[in-house]
Amino acid sequence: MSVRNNVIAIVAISCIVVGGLWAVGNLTKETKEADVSHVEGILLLAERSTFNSTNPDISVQVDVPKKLVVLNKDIVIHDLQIKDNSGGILNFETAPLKTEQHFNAAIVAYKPGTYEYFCSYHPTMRGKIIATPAPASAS
Ligand SMILES: [Cu+2]
Repeated sequence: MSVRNNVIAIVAISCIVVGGLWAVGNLTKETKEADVSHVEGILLLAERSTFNSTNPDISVQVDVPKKLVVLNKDIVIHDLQIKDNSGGILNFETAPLKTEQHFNAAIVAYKPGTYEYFCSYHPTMRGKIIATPAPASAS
């Protein structure tokens, strides 16, 4: 074998090793990412001064956070708030949302019960959050 062939062989092996390391690195990186495939989400469109036309009931399970995205499709400002003094649900309020602005939040109920979400600007925009006990774990 000539020197030139040896150099080519070494370069080829280096490429395989580096490529292998890169692949392994990507694999390990992949497993470190949070698995959110089980997360159920809800999208509420604020449109014509209702949420999703019907102000739908939102069902959640106690202690199981549900992702909530509020998107304003109106010209006027909307928000979404949960204000409950029973301690049964996480209270929050979105920012005042202008047209096409959205806000990510999570609904987290601590106790079974019926709670309310509403827009602080429009009394017509209110709906129920129904929290039921999470199923007993299979232990
Ligand atoms: Cu509103």
